[in-house]
Amino acid sequence: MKDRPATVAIRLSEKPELTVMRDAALNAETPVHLLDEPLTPIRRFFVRNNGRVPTLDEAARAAWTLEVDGEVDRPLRLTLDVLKGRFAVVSVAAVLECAGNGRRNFVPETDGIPWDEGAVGCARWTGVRLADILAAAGLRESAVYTGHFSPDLQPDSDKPALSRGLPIAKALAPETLVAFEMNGEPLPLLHGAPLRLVAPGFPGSAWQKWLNRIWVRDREHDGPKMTGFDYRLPVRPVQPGEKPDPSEMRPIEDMPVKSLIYHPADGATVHVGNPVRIAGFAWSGHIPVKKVELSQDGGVTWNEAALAPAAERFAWREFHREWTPQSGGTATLMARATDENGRMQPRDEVPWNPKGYCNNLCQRVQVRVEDGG
Ligand SMILES: Nc1nc2c(c(=O)[nH]1)N[C@H]1C(S)=C(S)[C@@H](COP(=O)(O)O)O[C@H]1N2
Ligand SMILES: [Mo]
Repeated sequence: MKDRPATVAIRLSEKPELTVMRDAALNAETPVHLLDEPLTPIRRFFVRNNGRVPTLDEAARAAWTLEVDGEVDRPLRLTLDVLKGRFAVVSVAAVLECAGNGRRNFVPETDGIPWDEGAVGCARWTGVRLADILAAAGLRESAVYTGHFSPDLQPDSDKPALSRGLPIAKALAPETLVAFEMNGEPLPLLHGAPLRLVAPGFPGSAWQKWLNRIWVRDREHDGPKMTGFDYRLPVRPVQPGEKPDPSEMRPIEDMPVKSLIYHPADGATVHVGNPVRIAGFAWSGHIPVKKVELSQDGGVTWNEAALAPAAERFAWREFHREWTPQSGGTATLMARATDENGRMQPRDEVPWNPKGYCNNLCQRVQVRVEDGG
């Protein structure tokens, strides 16, 4: 069945504060100033779909099974009860960010949803380790990649919307889960109930929702949205607007270091002489965040912000610094995170790529500074 606009509206009434994107599928992002908690509440968490959200009633969810086949000695078909009973249940707090987050900052503009900065959130995910499932199935030497499958179909055809996979090392990493809870609640349908993949550090596209089959493969997976230019970056710098040969594209396997300022909000008014707490979150893929700096003058001068300890490796870390505006006018606030390898968010320009992925340009927050307070 096709999603009519009314269905979309009903589904998003669960998330009234989100900004809905114009797209054939249901896509909505969080206004950045609402990303003000260490764990993003479900009602504020962005939603990204390449196709139609499947209709799954209680019975369909209860009858759900996860199949594991391909390069394994013992193919499996696991019910939810068996999955939850047979493997250790663990939880991971981790950032989920769409690879296209920030896309609207690319010049020239690229294909794809022009996300602002809010296709990101941090949640606590509970489930079982993919490594444990694969061990039960008995991985063969030939296993090099996983392929993940779900029932969701493209907006205007009956072809699968997306089938992505993971290199076997990431599939076996302790942080990679098959999850059934989000922030301590049963995983909501919009976020992939009853089962979704959690692949911290990888782009959101690798976090397959409505997971019902894992095909262990002897080569890189080639399902819908795995090949060509989808969720891939060029291996060499390309000119803005240039379309490289597809053979020069590689899957995104690590998200760049990034930060957001949630307070003050863009467009807010502050007052000369009154201290303002500038606050936000910083995160990265597999290379930890080292520091965050703040600027109140559009990136001319920078000061280090206080950065909360890394409670969990893949969770975002809150930062803050007090600023007392000295003169009236407009101020441009910026945050700039740096990772342990010294890679820093760019102030002016992010290397362009054909589909507008991994834009970690420093966010700009404009505030009005008024005299007196
Ligand atoms: N089955 C399925 N899983 C999917 C997608 C999809 O279209 N279908 N979109 C992916 C993309 S591109 C992103 S960014 C995340 C978004 O997860 P969320 O909707 O829970 O925020 O789901 C991923 N998993
Ligand atoms: Mo995404």
